[in-house]
Order: sequence, then C-alpha cells, then structure tokens
Amino acid sequence: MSDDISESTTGDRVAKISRETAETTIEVTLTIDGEGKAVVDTGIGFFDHMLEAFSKHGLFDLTVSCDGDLEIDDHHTVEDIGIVIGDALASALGDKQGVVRFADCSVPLDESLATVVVDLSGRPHFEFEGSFSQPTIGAFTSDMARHFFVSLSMHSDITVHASVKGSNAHHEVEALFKASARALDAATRLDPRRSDTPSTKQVLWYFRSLFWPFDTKSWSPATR
Ligand SMILES: [Mn+2]
Repeated sequence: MSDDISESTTGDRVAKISRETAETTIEVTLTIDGEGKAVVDTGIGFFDHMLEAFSKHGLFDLTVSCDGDLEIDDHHTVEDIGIVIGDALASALGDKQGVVRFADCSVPLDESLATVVVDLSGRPHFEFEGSFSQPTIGAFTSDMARHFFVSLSMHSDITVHASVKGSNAHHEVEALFKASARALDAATRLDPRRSDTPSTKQVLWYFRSLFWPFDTKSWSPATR
C-alpha cells in the first residue's frame, strides 16, 4: 500500500497532517489550545457528528477532510482518520513539557455511560470494555468507534482505557467521544506549576524514540 504522508507543525501545539493511500486521502489540522471549532467532512454523517462533538468538548480546533473508499464501507475512512488525528496529537504535543499527563472522565448520555482514562505516556495502549447495542448508526458501523480509538491511541502514543454501557448505540458512541474529548483536554492542559516533563524518566516519548530518537517535531509518521 502506498502511504504518502506530509506533516508540518505551524506553531505551538498545532499540527497539520496529510496522508494519502490507495484507500483514503485525508487532511487534518489540530489545535490543542483551541475553542472547539470544527470543520469536518468525512462523508459519513454520524462520524462528522462525533468529530464535531470531540472538538467541541475537548476545546480542540479541528478540521478534517477525507476522500475515502466509502463505496466499500466506512472501515478505511474511520480507521485512517483515527490514524491521522493520532499523528496530529503526537505532533502537536511535541515533548509534552508541562502537561498534566493523566486524566479521566465519565460522560452520561441518557441511559448510556462512557468512561475514558488516558495517560500521555508515550506508550500506545488501548483497552476497551463494553459493546454497542446496535450494529450500525446511520452509515457508521458501531464497532468502528472502538477501532477509531485503537488507531488514535496507537498513533498518538497515548494509553487509553475506555468502557461503555447503555442500550442505544448512538448514545453509547457519542458518550465515548465526549468522554475521550474531556479526558484528552484535561490531560493535555499545561500545569503552570510544572516546568518539566511529568515523568521521573524525564521523557514521555520512549516508544517514538525507538524509531526516531532525535527531534520529535520532525518525526515522520511514514516510519511507522
Ligand atoms: Mn447525537
């Protein structure tokens, strides 16, 4: 599979990433210290709704454009947008100096409840507990919500533990995106009391360093 990626960091805690494969062409810009403004067009209505919620509740400014192979299904589009948002998070966070690092959030949506716990550890890991009550939500395959967060955690080098329960898949997935947004917002905040990296190892990019042990800002996702 061809995998043509370009990455540019346009300022502090901002990233713009383009990724093109035979399956999807994606461009993402992410501002961690944003206002919750989103311009999202994935071709999947429910997924646009989720990414807008992610931006709104995480106070991330987010633009996502995607031309994906929706004639097959939603899989590559959702998976690859998770990859690119993950890459954008890693790029925008840089060396993570001064960040809070750990956070958790539980969000209800009527009968549904999602809990997300994150650690900006530099070690990608995803754990999930629960299931979705209906297999599809519009043109979105419910299980792709889980898969989206697998992609995001693997490419952002963030540890994510997520759980969800409920009886309506729209509510379950929406609660999951909102809880993730709130947890990531809290973990990526800069703590004014902290001037160093919140690790006794002093580094939070161990995994990434295996591939590119130099400047994390110039690390290329193409090496993964
Ligand atoms: Mn909704």
